[in-house]
Amino acid sequence: MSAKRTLHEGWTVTGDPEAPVAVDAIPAAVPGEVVADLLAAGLVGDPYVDEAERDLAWVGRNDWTYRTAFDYETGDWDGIDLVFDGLDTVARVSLNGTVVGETANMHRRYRFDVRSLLREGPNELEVHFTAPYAYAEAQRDRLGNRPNAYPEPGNFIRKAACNFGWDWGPNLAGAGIWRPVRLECWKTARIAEVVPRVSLEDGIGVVDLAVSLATAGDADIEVVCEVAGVTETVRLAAGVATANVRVAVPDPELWRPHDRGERKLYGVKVTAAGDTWEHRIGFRTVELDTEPDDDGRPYDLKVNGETVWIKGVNWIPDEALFSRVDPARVERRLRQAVAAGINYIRVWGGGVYESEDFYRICDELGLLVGQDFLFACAAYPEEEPFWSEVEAEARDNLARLAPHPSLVTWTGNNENLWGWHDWDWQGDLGERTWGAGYYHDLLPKLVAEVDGTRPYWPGSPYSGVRELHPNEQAHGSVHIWDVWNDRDYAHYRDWKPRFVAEFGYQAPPTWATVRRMVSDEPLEAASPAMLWHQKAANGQDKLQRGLDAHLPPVRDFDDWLYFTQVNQARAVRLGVEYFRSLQPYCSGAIVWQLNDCWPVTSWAAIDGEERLKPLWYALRDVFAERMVTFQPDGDGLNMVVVNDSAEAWTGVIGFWKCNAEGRIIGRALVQMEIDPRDTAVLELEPGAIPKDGEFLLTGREDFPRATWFTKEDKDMDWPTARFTTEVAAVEGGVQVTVHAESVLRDLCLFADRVDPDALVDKALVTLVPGEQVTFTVRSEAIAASAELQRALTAKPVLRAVND
Ligand code: BMA
Repeated sequence: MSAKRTLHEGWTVTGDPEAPVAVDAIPAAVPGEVVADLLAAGLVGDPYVDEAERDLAWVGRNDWTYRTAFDYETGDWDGIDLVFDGLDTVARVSLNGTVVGETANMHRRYRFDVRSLLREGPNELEVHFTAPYAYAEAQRDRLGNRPNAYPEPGNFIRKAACNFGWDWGPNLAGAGIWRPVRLECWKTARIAEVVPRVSLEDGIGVVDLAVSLATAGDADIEVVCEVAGVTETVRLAAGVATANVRVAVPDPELWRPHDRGERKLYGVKVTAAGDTWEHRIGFRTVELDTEPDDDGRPYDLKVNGETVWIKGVNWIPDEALFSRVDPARVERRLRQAVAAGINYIRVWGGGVYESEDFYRICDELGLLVGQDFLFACAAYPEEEPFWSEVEAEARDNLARLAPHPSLVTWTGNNENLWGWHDWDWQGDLGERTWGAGYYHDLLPKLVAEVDGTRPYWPGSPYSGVRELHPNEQAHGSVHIWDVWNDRDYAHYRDWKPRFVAEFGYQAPPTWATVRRMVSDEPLEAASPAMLWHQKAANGQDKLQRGLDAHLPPVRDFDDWLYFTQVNQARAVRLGVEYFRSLQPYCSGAIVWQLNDCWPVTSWAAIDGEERLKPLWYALRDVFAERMVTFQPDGDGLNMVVVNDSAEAWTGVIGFWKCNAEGRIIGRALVQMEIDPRDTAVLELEPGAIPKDGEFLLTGREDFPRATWFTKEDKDMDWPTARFTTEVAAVEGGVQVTVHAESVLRDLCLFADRVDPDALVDKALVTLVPGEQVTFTVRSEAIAASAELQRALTAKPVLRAVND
């Protein structure tokens, strides 16, 4: 028998007496964190707005004490545990004045036996947090400094590295009870852990359940395991606490990623002495094929025996204040990913082991997930207490996440192998440890031991053997950052990668989000708060470099916003189109990054207020099942047609050659027959290749339009945009039809400028004269107002690059 009771009520938080802001027993949210509590109490400004973050540096340098009281009614229990799903980070937990435990790892769950300390009636629970800076700096002083790409001591504490700020995130390192806390009472036995290892053997679904119990008394205990109506029972003699139970499910339906068909989830139920553990699992196989070939070493992910071309995005915590992320928010974000054709999410190592909700939703939506272990862009000490902490957190999260079919790979770290090779670490490190023992020894052992079903890769990027440079493009995974940092985005084509685990390009967030994040007057690209919300090294200069290379001169902030967003979308579009054109040599591209954790200029496709940047629409185009792209080949030009669907693609692709006026000066039709999941490369006849100032574009029938320009927009003789518009009411919004009378380049309708809640269905549409496009705008406010509707058809809402 068991009973659970959450302890989320009645908390207060108190600060240090000497802290710059007096904080005495203000109400505290649990789960939550101190910055959110200070904000709710009106003691600090909103850290997401203007430069308020700057005034919060003291929070992470102070201790915080959380307290609550709760009533307890004595019961006939053999065990009573106080359970924390997450404590951030260095905590001393006391019940009724007695210390029950001390913690120093945000990434673990903790359980304390409190049976002898609980009192009938009121009980006092206290969690005292030591300042994360004080702890981390003390560890650093004790163990010797280690290189870190960021100036904070995040590598000396088991706390999300990005809490200390990142090149897209604020430094809000604080403290708090960030995941649920509860009392768990049990009699006779408690199911301590169940790790299901799911496999398929000749069409039979095999679930090997590693069950561990906590027990009291000397009775035998029956453990009953049930999957899909199949039940297996074992009897454990007194004192035996573990069992391995195999349940075989004949002919189960498979779990498939959303672009490979349907999926079914099956319930698993384990019961023992009245305690129950329930979860859902899915039957699928996963392999990572990295067998060396003539070219090097692939990185092919096979799900249910088929290689899946990875249309991926990198994921960061969806809020800088982590506990603000509720399941509905996660679901919205992941649905936005699916709607863009994304089939894979990489949970990046500077954040967290994602939540149950995150993985449950990925299971349901059919998203594949790769989870990094939590090490990013720094050298990490391997001395105690860190070695034991890392082992404990890995065991805990490997077991916790094991049931989820969406989770397909574990990766040792983000960029630390690369850092050791290339970022001048070796001289600074001398003989000091830096994490190699985790990535090459401890973690692979634990993945094999605890999980036993999923592939492990020591790092992102990694080339398969330690002797090779970890970012060796013919081997394994690579991160491509020279483009954003130093070179134009056409240089993506200088690479010939097997698998791209990161590449990306920045842009500011949407207008409505800019307006929420800064109150600068005048508002300029380099006004103070805009710059505060640009965290990347020389970020503004890199944006400007991209503008200078491609687009007409920027006249005002509206131009800057639109053009930088267009450039971001074009850069990533070019990268993905090129990487897909290398299929099957290249087997995936994971864009940096899907989401943001606050309003900021960043590489994200969806901004911190959940709005879609133009990049999101470009991703939907380039991740489509059927894609056509023009790719240069020496002096020639190829049309590459990628068919990532289960059916052959038979049909005719028409493309036109146009002059700068958009007049069609040549037409071609290509008969195509492309096998399922295959690619065709068609070399264009010299006569079909556009000359200086001309361009190519495909018809737009049943796949996203492909284009090829011979000059940059800034050098093209574009006519000034001419068009007419019509607005029609539809259920819940309006439709805006734009009739092109001239070329219109990358036409966008920024409906969020008219109604921050508006959602538009397309962006970045290129038209030639005589063509038209209809944008559907979902917005009650716009539907109800003729004035707002008028605003939709003019600058700065409706934009073309040549307007
Ligand atoms: C890579 C990532 C992140 C970073 C991004 C952009 O290094 O792993 O650490 O935010 O590039 O610079």
